[in-house]
Amino acid sequence: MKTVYSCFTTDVIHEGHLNIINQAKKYGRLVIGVLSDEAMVKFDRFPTVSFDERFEMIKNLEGVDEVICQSDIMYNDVISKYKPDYVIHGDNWLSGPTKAIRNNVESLLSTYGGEIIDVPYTFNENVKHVDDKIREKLMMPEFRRKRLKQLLNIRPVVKALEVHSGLTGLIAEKTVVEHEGRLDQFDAMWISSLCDSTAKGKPDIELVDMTSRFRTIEDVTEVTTKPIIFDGDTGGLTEHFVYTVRSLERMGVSAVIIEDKTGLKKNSLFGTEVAQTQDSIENFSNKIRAGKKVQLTDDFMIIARIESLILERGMEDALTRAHAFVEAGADAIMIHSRKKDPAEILEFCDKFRLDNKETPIVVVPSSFNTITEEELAMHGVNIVIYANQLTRSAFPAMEETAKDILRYHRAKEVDDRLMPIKDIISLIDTL
Ligand code: SPV
Ligand code: MG
Repeated sequence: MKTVYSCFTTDVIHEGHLNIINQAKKYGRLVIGVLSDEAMVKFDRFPTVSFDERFEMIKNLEGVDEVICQSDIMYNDVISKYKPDYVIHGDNWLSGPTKAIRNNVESLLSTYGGEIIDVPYTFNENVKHVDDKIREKLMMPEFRRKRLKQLLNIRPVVKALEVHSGLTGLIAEKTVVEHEGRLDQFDAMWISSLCDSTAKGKPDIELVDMTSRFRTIEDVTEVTTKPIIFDGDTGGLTEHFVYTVRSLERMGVSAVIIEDKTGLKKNSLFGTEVAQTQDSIENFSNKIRAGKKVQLTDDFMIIARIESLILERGMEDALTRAHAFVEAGADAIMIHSRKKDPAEILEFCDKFRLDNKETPIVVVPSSFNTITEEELAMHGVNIVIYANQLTRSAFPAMEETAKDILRYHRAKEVDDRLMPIKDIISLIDTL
């Protein structure tokens, strides 16, 4: 009896899956691998039902002889263990980033003469409907909000990308890349005060008010499913911050980061070149406490951002504050630096971890950008935020286009570097 293997990454069984099972049965005994949560998040989207439920659902399907856990999107472990004669999959993996998975399977099977069976992918209204329903569930505030905490448990390091509009949200949501045979995507989105303000042509000084910032959140949540970390600047007056916490929680935001500055806040990347005042430990701790007290769910996180290194107050001050803010109830600590060398960030992380192994650490490697996520994770970092790179890449490109149209008095010269209209249309989902 030959063995046929297929990997299922779904929360709901539709006719496309049943078709795969029917086809597979013609070739032999069918083993199905259920992709683990961690692998699913990395490759596809967040599961809406638990691994155990997915496992049970597939075990109960007629025609399935054995169900196993596949813990990586690449097939090395399952193929070396089960040596299937055939691997069966929808033919949608013949193109796009998932082709890397097919290539991986092809090379593993070729070592012993196994074969791939590509089944025509089932595209129809029913399948689209099931897919849309899963996405809609993931978008709902109660599901989205808790996802950051869930990700912290299953990802070695959570990667967030800056977004400031529906369009940039879609880029964070949909970009999947294949590199050196691995697939990757962003886990979360960062709504930066710098980029939200810049998109409105305003300085990053808490001038863009919360009503407008909330509108940006709504624009993003309407078209995406990934969790949101909101840049709450200083949090404002404690009496105002408590209302912000409630609003963010209600909108399905997963976390707010507030920085320990007071008065007229300026962007941290100015450092000591502009006058900026650090808040007292006592006052900022009270603000954290007040925020934690009013939040309604366990899902929401208040993250304390420490500006001691930015304001050149020293490592000891940063560490004292970190421990005090955790004591006041902060769910995570963000440490910031504007040095190119990551040394002071790593020193902070190592020293903080001596006394605190649990509280997540967040970093924003805009200046210290040579260090990789993996190296940061080795020093205890849990969340890495790419805080402004989308804005900084789009702005010069748009400026250059504007200049060239002025130079040549027509748009032909810029056409080669423009995204085709049809690609824009395919990025945008329609109901
Ligand atoms: C932001 O993106 O607005 C931030 C990070 O607060 S930084 O600009 O580095 O201060
Ligand atoms: Mg900011």
